[in-house]
Amino acid sequence: MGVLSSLVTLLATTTSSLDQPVTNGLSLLGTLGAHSLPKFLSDVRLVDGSPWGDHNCTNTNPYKAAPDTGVVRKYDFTISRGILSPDGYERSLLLVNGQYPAPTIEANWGDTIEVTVTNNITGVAEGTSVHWHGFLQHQSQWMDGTPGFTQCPIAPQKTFTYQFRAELFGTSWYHAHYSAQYTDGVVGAVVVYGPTPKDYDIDIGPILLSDWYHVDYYTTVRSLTAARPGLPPPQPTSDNNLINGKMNFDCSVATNTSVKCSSNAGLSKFKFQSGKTHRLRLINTGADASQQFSIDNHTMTVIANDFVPVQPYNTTVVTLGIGQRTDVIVEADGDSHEAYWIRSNATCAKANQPYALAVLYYENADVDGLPKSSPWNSPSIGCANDPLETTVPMYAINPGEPAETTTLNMTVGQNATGHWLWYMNNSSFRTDYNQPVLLLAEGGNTSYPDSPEWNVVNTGSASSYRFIVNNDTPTSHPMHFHGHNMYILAVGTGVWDGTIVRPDNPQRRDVQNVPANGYLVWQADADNPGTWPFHCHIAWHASTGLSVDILENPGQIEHLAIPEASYQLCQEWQTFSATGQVDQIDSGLRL
Ligand SMILES: *[C@@H]1O[C@H](CO)[C@@H](O)[C@H](O)[C@H]1NC(C)=O
Ligand SMILES: *[C@@H]1O[C@H](CO)[C@@H](O)[C@H](O)[C@H]1NC(C)=O
Ligand SMILES: *[C@@H]1O[C@H](CO)[C@@H](O)[C@H](O)[C@H]1NC(C)=O
Ligand SMILES: *[C@@H]1O[C@H](CO)[C@@H](O)[C@H](O)[C@H]1NC(C)=O
Ligand SMILES: *[C@@H]1O[C@H](CO)[C@@H](O)[C@H](O)[C@H]1NC(C)=O
Ligand SMILES: *[C@@H]1O[C@H](CO)[C@@H](O)[C@H](O)[C@H]1NC(C)=O
Ligand SMILES: *[C@@H]1O[C@H](CO)[C@@H](O)[C@H](O)[C@H]1NC(C)=O
Ligand SMILES: *[C@@H]1O[C@H](CO)[C@@H](O)[C@H](O)[C@H]1NC(C)=O
Ligand SMILES: *[C@@H]1O[C@H](CO)[C@@H](O)[C@H](O)[C@H]1NC(C)=O
Ligand SMILES: *[C@@H]1O[C@H](CO)[C@@H](O)[C@H](O)[C@H]1NC(C)=O
Ligand SMILES: *[C@@H]1O[C@H](CO)[C@@H](O)[C@H](O)[C@H]1NC(C)=O
Ligand SMILES: [Cu+2]
Repeated sequence: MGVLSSLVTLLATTTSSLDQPVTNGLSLLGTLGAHSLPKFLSDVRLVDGSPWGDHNCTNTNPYKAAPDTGVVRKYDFTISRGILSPDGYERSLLLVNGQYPAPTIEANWGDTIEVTVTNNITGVAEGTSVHWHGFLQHQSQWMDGTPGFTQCPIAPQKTFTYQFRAELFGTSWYHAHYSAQYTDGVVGAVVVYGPTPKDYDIDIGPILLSDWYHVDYYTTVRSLTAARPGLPPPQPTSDNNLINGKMNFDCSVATNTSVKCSSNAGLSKFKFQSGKTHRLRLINTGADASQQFSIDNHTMTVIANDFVPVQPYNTTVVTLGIGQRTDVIVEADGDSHEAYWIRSNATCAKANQPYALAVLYYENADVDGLPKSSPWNSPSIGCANDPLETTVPMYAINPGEPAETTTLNMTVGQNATGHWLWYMNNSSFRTDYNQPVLLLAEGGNTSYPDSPEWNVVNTGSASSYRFIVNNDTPTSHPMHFHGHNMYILAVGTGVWDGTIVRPDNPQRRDVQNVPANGYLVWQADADNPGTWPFHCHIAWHASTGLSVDILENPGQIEHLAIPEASYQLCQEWQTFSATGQVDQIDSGLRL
């Protein structure tokens, strides 16, 4: 469907849209009723006017000296099946507390976040687990939410309480990490209030960007993992692109005409106040596509990439690979009676309708009207993140030479039975839900001769490690590392020539795009003994093997105080899996 026809659909139907409970359940995101966020949660004792005292972006190394407020922020999540029509096309989703997008978690820098997760997935019962993207999990390595790595899945009708500290601040998200479950709706924002590289007046809050499918994840992954002898690789195609869980859909192009469908679901709406500066927290929560985000007639000032505050720079387009976040400040310098289009274009993936729209209303604009604004005339910038030269962390760290350097080659191919798989160093990842590597390592076992497909890379007692990742595939990949921020030393096409961008203060982040037929060179400090996935955040690629398990400092894992609850989870999972209901259709890893 072309942009024009989708715009016509919008124009024809804007006055009446579906009710919020029909599109998004109990979530208020994307409505004018969504409240703006505070500068911090003020229900605590302040020191020097803030909950985190005099710590700021330039005087504190957050990896070593994050504040500890002692405050615990508690949340209760129940994951259940539900039926919604986010874009007007009805489908079954997995919902957290009846909401899509899932509830936003808020905390101050240095607080502890505690989330009790109950698995209420019924009908076809499934395991689950929740990953807190970008959180370091120092001293809570078993709380990362990755089945087969740090825990057994939470069995149906069972509960697990996650507890971890907000050592970093800014914008992130959480999502199910069991198979491709998150693409069915288990995605929510996390806002950690902290210092900012540049002041602003109003915090608009999280803006989740996501390609969207009209079929459930299980159906997609089933076809993805089927044998296709002699056939090209399967490429799932998204049906729409959503902003905070909303977009319209042209029902006349629906492939299944017996599904309930309305072409007037309604768009996300945001408010600007003339003359004020607004903070937007952009997050790509999608399955396959990169996002190119822009606001007609407005320039954006980038202040953070992932959980890393950067020296502010201006742009008209923000590119986000899956899992990436970018915080921007936007000055409301438009006309107070106008409305403007917010756009997010899904790129680098197959899409039937890649153009997401939302509406930005100034204070005197008619909130029933639609904008007439035109997009920036921006050149296509492919799938690449902003140049490393542009992204300068506020807190400078020189990583120095690594204690250890390893090459890792990414390839794609068909095995002897015609299954298309992604490989890391010639081995396609597959986990064992029943044997989390962290728990084996706590018991002193770090050798798995019968399980090469666990792709464990043991960095031993090295104090730091560097990976030269060669992407020998014709596709770019958003590569995510758990438990750390990566120092991003070099990115490009072809083969690395040994040059490092700004060795005294390289860009740091937790997801970085590696170009097609290119390289990504990254380094990490081995300050976090544990088992950490380094994987592609494209759900379909992780499902079919694009991951390794970096086993860091196993000697120290033996001394971690992993609580009894983690072992209890495995007993419950053992009991459930013994009933034969577990249908592991893929690598098991999913973000
Ligand atoms: C951070 O705090 C230090 C004092 O500890 C001060 O010198 C510096 O200007 C502050 N930086 C910012 C960006 O506020
Ligand atoms: C559990 O899921 C079922 C079916 O979706 C739903 O009816 C029930 O309300 C859910 N329970 C809770 C506590 O959310
Ligand atoms: C079309 O949707 C209906 C109603 O949800 C469903 O019963 C049917 O199986 C679907 N058909 C196909 C081909 O997916
Ligand atoms: C938006 O920018 C375009 C191109 O610069 C300009 O022609 C137009 O007047 C602007 N619109 C508003 C409402 O500011
Ligand atoms: C960045 O954009 C802001 C707001 O539009 C503007 O005030 C500022 O001058 C720009 N900075 C640069 C370096 O262009
Ligand atoms: C997004 O797509 C629209 C519609 O095709 C196009 O006009 C616009 O330039 C695109 N924006 C970016 C940033 O590529
Ligand atoms: C890994 O990739 C690099 C760059 O493409 C290539 O030179 C090298 O031979 C590959 N190594 C293996 C073992 O395939
Ligand atoms: C190919 O990969 C699939 C999926 O992992 C697996 O089930 C199948 O056994 C593999 N075939 C061979 C010959 O190894
Ligand atoms: C990947 O293969 C290369 C070449 O054989 C080897 O040097 C490297 O150590 C391997 N990497 C890992 C993580 O095993
Ligand atoms: C990759 O694995 C296949 C099958 O196990 C083997 O034949 C091939 O030699 C391996 N290639 C490399 C570069 O290790
Ligand atoms: C370690 O665990 C693996 C996987 O369960 C098992 O195959 C192996 O025998 C264990 N090794 C020891 C020494 O227990
Ligand atoms: Cu990928």
